[in-house]
Amino acid sequence: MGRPLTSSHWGIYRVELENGQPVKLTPFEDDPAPSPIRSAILDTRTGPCRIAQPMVRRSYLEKSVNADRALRGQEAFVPVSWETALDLVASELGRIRDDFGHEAIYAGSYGWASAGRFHHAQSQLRRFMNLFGGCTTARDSYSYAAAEVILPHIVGPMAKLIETHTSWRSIAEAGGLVIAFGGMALRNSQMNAGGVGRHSQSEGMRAAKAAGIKFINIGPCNSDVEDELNADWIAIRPNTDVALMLALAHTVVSEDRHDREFLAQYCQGFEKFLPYLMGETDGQPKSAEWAAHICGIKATEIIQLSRAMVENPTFLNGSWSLTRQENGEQPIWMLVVLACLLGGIGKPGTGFGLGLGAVNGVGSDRGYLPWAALPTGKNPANRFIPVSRISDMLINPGASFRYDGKIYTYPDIRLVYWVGGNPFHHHQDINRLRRAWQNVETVVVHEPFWTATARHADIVLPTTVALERNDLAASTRDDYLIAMQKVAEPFGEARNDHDIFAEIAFHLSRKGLGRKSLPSEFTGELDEKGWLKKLYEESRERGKHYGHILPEFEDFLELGTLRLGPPRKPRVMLEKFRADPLDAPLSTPSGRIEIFSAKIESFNLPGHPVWRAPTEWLGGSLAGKYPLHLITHQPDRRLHSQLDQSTHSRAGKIHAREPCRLNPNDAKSRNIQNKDLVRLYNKRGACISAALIDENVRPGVVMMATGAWYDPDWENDPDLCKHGNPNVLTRDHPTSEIAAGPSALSCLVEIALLADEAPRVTAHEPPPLA
Ligand SMILES: Nc1nc2c(c(=O)[nH]1)N[C@H]1C(S)=C(S)[C@@H](COP(=O)(O)OP(=O)(O)OC[C@H]3O[C@@H](n4cnc5c(=O)[nH]c(N)nc54)[C@H](O)[C@@H]3O)O[C@H]1N2
Ligand SMILES: Nc1nc2c(c(=O)[nH]1)N[C@H]1C(S)=C(S)[C@@H](COP(=O)(O)OP(=O)(O)OC[C@H]3O[C@@H](n4cnc5c(=O)[nH]c(N)nc54)[C@H](O)[C@@H]3O)O[C@H]1N2
Ligand SMILES: [Mo]
Repeated sequence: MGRPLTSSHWGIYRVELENGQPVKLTPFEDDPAPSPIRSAILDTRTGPCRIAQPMVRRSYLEKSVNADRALRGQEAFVPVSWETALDLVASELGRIRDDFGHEAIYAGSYGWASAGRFHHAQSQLRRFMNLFGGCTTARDSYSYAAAEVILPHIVGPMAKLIETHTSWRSIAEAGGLVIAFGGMALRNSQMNAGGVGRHSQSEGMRAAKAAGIKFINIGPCNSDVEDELNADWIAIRPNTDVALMLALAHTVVSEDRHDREFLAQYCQGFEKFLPYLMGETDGQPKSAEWAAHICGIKATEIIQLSRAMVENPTFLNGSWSLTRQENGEQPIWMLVVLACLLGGIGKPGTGFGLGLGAVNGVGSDRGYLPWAALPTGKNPANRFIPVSRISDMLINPGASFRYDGKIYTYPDIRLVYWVGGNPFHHHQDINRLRRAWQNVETVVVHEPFWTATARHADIVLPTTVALERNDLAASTRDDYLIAMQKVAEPFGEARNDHDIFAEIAFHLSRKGLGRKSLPSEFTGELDEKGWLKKLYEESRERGKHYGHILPEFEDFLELGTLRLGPPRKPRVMLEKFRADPLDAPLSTPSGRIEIFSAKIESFNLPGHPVWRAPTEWLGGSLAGKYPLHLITHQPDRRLHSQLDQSTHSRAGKIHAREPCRLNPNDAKSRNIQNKDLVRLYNKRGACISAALIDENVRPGVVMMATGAWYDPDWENDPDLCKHGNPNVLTRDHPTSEIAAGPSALSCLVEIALLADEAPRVTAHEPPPLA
């Protein structure tokens, strides 16, 4: 057995110990491209941002639910004993349930939490809430809700498509041209939900390049594709990809180069889409000239691209970012339709892709792996919202909303319970969220760190970090299974989420607010090791069906790591359907790819993909006032907001602010020099940032990473974030009534040199303790 192992969403590491203390993490020996975010893990394990003790907001401790809710986020906290805190949480859960019902508890609790199958925070919360009697939960993701909801109507469930995603090996062997809508930024491939044994994305891309594959990056930023790939850049206006795809389709059809056989055999409804494409239904042919004005691309360039697409085996990759915009369902639908016209779906190296580069696993040959997860049971309350509708729900209890063809109502939420996520970083229009949050009587948060969400809670329960617990790490798209080892004692009085919920179950049952058996039902009468063994044994059993023979549990612990053998052949999405559409039909109503969907039409919406201009974009009227399109992309130096307090993340700041990047022309016309402090603003709010002048950014676009810890200027202007969290600017609007997903990337802003003296950044200072 080697040195102990730990795992994170960005990599596996060996831990070096000195006098029983972890002193250094070294990259996993099999990883050819380890992520430098490694250093943040040890750097932040101790320090002022760690929460050492249970905490209660000062006025909440005094006045309970009568405390001034507007003080959340700025008030001092009082350290209390675990006994006091757990008793308080149990009493509140019981009271809210008795007075308002289980649906009044919102525990959608979105977030990435940490790697590790057992100590996965959301799973622990779900298991607890379901046994307690249920709660309102959330559906779909912030990552690609629009795709998750539209794809089952068109081709099949997104998760299933990603399980069999066409791999780089297949593209290298049989492809020719990769067209990347939204690029394939390598910074994002540092991650895999659950862990990464080998960072292989770059290898895959370079092997394809070496095999002669050509790359085209269609997006607002030229550096979204690795330099080595030598990609051509088509600097499209943000949010106009559907218009470009329609024009490409129009040109292919006009030149009679579409694959009629594929359309007839594998697709449904091309004839219903064609009149729209050719302009027979609305008088507007979706020609290259038409799209040129919308997309800011030359018509000749569009025509050339369409010819390159039919003359080469072409792979069309859609970045997940395409979904996070108003009408974000449409680019995904149109991507599939364009691939149908080319006829390559289900063949090696061609067809469409959903997120090569978005995380490490997409594009590998490793298919789905059967690792067991903590059993969570069913939610008896059976109430949900589409995940990003949280502010709407809190502001409009009882109001109706549309989702996937049905009408639902928002429950009346009285208590919010969050573990393993940071809505005060991740949600759009944070200023709106901050106000909506005041409609809730009690907020409970489990966190290792003083994030903005922890600071906006009434009761904060401090949790351990991965280095402080034993676990089993495995990602469904990675070759490795890792025995994560506890290498440090919990910081202060921090506890594991599992132990906290077990204690709350105990308090509930002791107070007569829950069944006698609730604690033992929750723990399953197993300790940490018992659970790890159970999850391992279940994985071992499932693995057999996939041909993986795993050793005994104790032997696995001794080994510390297992690597599954290499997959046999390159993966090709929808290969079986292609081989025999009758024998292996899709799960869509027609069993075929739905270019026209009667189901979507039954929602009173167009039954085929359409171009709809978003409310905020460079071609719209609001661009007169706010002339820059803000793209809030994933951060290079961290996972979302995680460990933003680390030296590694802070090294990316300029004057302690999260930088933004803009084109030299846009900087010049505003008299902005490189590294100047600037103010980004629109009608929803403002944040301070430092400008980086970058010719790789399309004119009219500003790029800013998400995840800087939200730091409102309470004294002067609470709608201003001093540190540079861009979600004070983004729009909190559903993609459409299909998925009601987040549309963060449809947002206009203006930038100006900062006129006043910059307020001090306080994001990484803990709140005052009373
Ligand atoms: N404007 C804009 N906003 C976006 C996006 C965008 O593109 N633009 N992207 C969106 C996307 S795709 C996503 S996925 C979301 C991500 O949003 P989140 O997943 O909410 O972001 P994280 O920063 O990963 O939050 C995880 C939190 O869990 C805590 N944590 C870690 N381990 C544990 C644990 O063991 N127990 C407990 N209790 N807590 C733990 C961490 O400290 C951290 O605060 O952001 C979304 N927001
Ligand atoms: N290092 C790091 N990696 C991560 C994460 C992280 O926090 N840190 N988060 C992970 C998560 S949860 C997710 S969901 C994935 C997200 O993966 P993606 O959604 O692919 O990532 P983003 O960085 O948001 O966006 C990628 C690029 O899309 C382009 N883009 C934006 N809008 C448009 C548009 O309208 N049209 C076109 N053509 N292009 C556009 C931008 O140039 C942007 O750089 O990343 C994952 N990987
Ligand atoms: Mo995501």
